[in-house]
Amino acid sequence: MERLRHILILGLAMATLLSGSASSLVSQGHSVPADKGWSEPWIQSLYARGEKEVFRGRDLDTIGMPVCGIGTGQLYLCGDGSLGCWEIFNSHFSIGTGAGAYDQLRTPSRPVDHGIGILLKTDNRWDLRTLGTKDFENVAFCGEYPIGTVTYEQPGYPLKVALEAFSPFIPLNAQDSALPATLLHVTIRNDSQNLQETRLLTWLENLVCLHSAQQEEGFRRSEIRRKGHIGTIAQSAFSPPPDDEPEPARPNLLLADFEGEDYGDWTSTGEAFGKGPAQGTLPGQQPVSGFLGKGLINTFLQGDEPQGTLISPVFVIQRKRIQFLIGGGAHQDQTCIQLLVKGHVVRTAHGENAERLKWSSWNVESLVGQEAQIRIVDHHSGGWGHINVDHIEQTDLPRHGSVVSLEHLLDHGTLTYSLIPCASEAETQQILEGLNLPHDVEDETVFPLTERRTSALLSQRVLLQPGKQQTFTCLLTWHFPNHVHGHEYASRFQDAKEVRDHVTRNYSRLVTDTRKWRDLYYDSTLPYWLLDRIHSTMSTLSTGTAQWWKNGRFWAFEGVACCAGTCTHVWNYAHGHARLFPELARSVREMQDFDSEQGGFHQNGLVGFRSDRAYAADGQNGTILKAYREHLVSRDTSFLERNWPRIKKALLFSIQQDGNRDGLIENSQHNTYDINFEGPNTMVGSLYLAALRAGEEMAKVMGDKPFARTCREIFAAGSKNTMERLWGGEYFIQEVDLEKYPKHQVGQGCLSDQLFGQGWAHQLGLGYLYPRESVIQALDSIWRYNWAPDVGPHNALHPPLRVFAVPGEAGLFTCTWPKSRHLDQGVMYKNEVWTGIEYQVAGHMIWEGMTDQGLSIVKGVHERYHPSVNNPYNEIECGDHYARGLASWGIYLALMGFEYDGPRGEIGFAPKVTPHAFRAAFTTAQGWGRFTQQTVDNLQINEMSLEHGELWLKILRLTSEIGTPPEEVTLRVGRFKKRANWDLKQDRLWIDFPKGLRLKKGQTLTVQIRNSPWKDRAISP
Ligand SMILES: [Ca+2]
Ligand SMILES: [Ca+2]
Ligand SMILES: [Ca+2]
Repeated sequence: MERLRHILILGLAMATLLSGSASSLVSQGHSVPADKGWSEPWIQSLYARGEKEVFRGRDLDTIGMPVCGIGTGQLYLCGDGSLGCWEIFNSHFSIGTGAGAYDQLRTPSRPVDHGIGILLKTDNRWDLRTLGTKDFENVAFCGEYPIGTVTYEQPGYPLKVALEAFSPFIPLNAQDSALPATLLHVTIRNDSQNLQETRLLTWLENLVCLHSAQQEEGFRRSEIRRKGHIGTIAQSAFSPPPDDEPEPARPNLLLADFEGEDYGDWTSTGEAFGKGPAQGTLPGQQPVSGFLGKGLINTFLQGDEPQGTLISPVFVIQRKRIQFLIGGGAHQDQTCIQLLVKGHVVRTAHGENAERLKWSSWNVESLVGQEAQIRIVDHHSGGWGHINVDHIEQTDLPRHGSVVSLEHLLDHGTLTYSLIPCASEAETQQILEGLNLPHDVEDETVFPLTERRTSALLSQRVLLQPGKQQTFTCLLTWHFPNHVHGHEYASRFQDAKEVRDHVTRNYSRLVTDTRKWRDLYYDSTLPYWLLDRIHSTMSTLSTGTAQWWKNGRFWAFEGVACCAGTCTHVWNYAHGHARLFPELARSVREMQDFDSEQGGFHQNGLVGFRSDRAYAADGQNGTILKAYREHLVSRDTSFLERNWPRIKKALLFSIQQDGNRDGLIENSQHNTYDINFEGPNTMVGSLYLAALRAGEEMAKVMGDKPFARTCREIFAAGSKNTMERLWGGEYFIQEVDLEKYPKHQVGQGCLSDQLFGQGWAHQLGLGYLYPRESVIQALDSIWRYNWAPDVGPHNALHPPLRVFAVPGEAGLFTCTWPKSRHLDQGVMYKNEVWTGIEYQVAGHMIWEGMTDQGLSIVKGVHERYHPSVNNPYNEIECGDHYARGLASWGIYLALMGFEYDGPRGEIGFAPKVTPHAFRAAFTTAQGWGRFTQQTVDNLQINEMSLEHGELWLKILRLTSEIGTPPEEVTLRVGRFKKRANWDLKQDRLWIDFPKGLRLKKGQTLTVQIRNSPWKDRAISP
């Protein structure tokens, strides 16, 4: 498929010629063109169903699609079909602030010896090909989250192979979508004219204690068990038996303390190490501490840019351990210290993105007597591209490590890997020997932790007739329970074998339901690219960003291992998890926001934004909206009843910030840009007004009429006062004294998030907060002033703090000042582009019918996350897999015009694109299914088919695309007509089931609407 970036740039070039005069109205220092250079092909590409994107060649390098369960760690299906990242051991790698992460082509790490090979019998010999780009010329990746498929072909090779990988993902079934398990299905097809004899071989090294193996003492055990046609490798590790008579510790042998003027007999290459050891912190560096004496290795020489190595003279290993102080970057193999024996790296360690040096050590008992060298490496120039090292010595008694038994380590646990159908041990042994492969195939292998050993499973032999195929199943399960808060999965399973048993017992259901959701979601009239983009961010739940604790609480960082505490203001943007797995979102409300023991709720109604005591104005108001959303996506009112007193208190806290109840919050407002707004503005203000409306609705449900009235009155005042004081003519501005508050303000600027609360209000059916025409005009200004088809020119004038879009790419700036001087000290992150804000704004535009603009913004994101640039499944902000991106689901709701109130049994649809032929999946509190709308001449047919669970229905709202009023509306479920009343309210067709309708899995409700003169009437069966 042609990359649309080119179409856009061509269109833009033409438009620039035509639109010279428009830009003269805006201030100097604003370089976003009002005319976006739309071309016909560009607009068409936004709506065309298109083809499913399939990636090949270099595009495969960046792809890493999460394929583990929600909150179970992070494991990627890479573009070539290998498994990468392997962060299932309760520790994750943080990229820090995100600076330098976006614009570097990153490839997922593959730290583990794992693979799948195809055996083909030719000339009475077995020929082995490994699934990957080395043995297959034509490799193609197709990701339909949650399922990834990789195909392999090789000219002249008679077999075609397809690998399908996923972890069960079933909306409304959080537990089965949070299994520490990955399923791999390998289908081998005989594409030749001859009979082919084939087998599958797969191998996996023992991963238990993957990270601590170099420091700790103990043993690993790999067992192979065969039960029926299932073969399983079971991996574990255990501490050595206690030493009866420990040998006395010998004195330490110092290898280097870096106290000299130069490096003495150590040899350096490159620039990073300079002429000699550093004396502490270097210019421009955060304080370095923890080293001994005055000198240390510190490669932040002229910053992170320089690279180099420093290598020690040869020495003989004479103690059980080598210990050292280490700090600096966490780049595996790039900012590290290594132990070399005969030129090979046998041990390695890197920093943890912290300047402070900490003790670490390697267990080298098995290497005593060997000649070795230490090598310190700086092969990284981006963020944290340096290493700090000091005081390297040999020792018998380390200052660190072996203080706890293995069984308590973060990466201790169990893991199983199964193959179905599996061959016997004897057969496996014989064939592996013939292939000269060293893998363990015995029923039990025990070896020291410091060794790496790999076990293999061989499939039964398969004879494939021409055109026939066979599927093999590989199943990976794990159980690493030592997370500080425990894992939800560990409350259900004792070890990896129990996870495996659960998966195998429920195999058909787990696979069928996952595929059913995938098929339903993708069987839509919406464009493939858009479906891909919207659903890709759901994978964030299955990364190091998200955790599901043993006590049932869903908890999250903002990005992987970055910014803790399910931050209220970042998660303000996230919708996908709450619509697909509402129980997870409800747990955040009940166990965090409204919990004063373990969460952030305080008696004055303050909801600490990271479960703490800190106030964030946007997060506080968003908490009310989330509470209302969680109520709407419930089956009944019990959630609201349980939490109402605290929801009300939290809203009263906001009303207290307002003070005079004029509907404007004027005081200091900390917010998601990590700054404080001083004075009224509509970013916080629209969230506040939406929260008041939500409060009014919840109060009505709870029968609290006085409070409902209070909310309504403050809301009405706020709406009016906003228009009087904050309407700038084209968009909403901030009232602020810039003399008094020169830093971090919006002032006359155009903030992309200025209508954040209005987008929320549409999602919750709360209506308009401000006059509709002003809302649309403000959105149009955001489009005109903040969305650049090429961020280059504006960023050339105003460089971003961190880069999330590069010149040539489209993006929506956080804030611009088209009508006044650019506030260089204004809103932090103003010149940056965040996908979560882009989705928030795009979703809102689509609600308002601005679909060309909304879809263009989303398409801009999609192009930035094309695999030729970045991993499509990893939207970066402050950290990988940043949670704000879960805002994408708001776009999906807007495209359907989806309205839902579970406890009331109300559901509504108003498709915003192709309303004459529309089809999409929808989810509710208890069921999910397909909605379709089709018109032919004067007939409109709507269908709701339930594919999972059930749906309680009292009111159904539709739009009539064949003109109103309709003459006749008929309803049926299957063959049976249903009785209902219908009415036309505000151009919407309301269908009321007086007794309610319970739609069950497999049932379809069909609505036929015929056009003619309108009369209010009951439908006769
Ligand atoms: Ca020193
Ligand atoms: Ca460097
Ligand atoms: Ca006020």
